[in-house]
Amino acid sequence: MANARRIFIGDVQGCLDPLLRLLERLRFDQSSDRLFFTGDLVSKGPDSAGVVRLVRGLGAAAVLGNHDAHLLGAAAGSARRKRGAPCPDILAAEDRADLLAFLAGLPLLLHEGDIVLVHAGIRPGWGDLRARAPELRARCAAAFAGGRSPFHDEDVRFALSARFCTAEGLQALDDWPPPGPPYRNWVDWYQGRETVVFGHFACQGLRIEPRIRGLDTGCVYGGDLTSWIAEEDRIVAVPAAGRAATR
Ligand SMILES: [Mn+2]
Repeated sequence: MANARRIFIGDVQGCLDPLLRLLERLRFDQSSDRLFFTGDLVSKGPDSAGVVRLVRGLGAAAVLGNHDAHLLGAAAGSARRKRGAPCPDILAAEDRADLLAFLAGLPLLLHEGDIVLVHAGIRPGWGDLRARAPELRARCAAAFAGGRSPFHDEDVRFALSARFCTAEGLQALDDWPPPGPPYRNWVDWYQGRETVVFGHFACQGLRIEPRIRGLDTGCVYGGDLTSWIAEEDRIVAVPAAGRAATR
């Protein structure tokens, strides 16, 4: 048996073909490797249902992303739909209930040894992340159960969608273009002990620093789909289509 690896994969966003090519390039071995996804499995790409089906079928772990959360809200009929319902392929799928249940069961923070996985960011002031994880998950689930948007909860919103914040963890009303001082990239404020693996920030692209692994390289926008192998501290990526990967 090959050495066991923990493989973290950035935002897939319905890009099933690049995901299959990445698994092939990684020589993914289901009997020994474990997969972790940074969230936003769905939306914008061509096959959201196929991606969730594959990830679920592989027994992979993942955290909830903002697009996954918007889909759950739309499926529950509670989301404000600005541009129509997201992921019509999932909402129309025969196995819709299974796909949605998988997404609804995803945590916001996931610990794996000395690594913590989150879709967008770690909020200053969160303190002990192991204690914070179940609390955030419960608050997000309670919002869905009550027909409310989980984005109204500032901590849940941070985990799902933050890019910039103040030293106190306050997000700007609008995260793009980058807000000026006192807002900074949340990474600049991070002082935790865990290595944070995250996605969500395609405009920033790959971000590698001590205890920081930002993996969203914008596959759905024609960039790469990027993975990080923890045991080797190595990046492996494939292009969205039709060109060589940058790594
Ligand atoms: Mn996102």
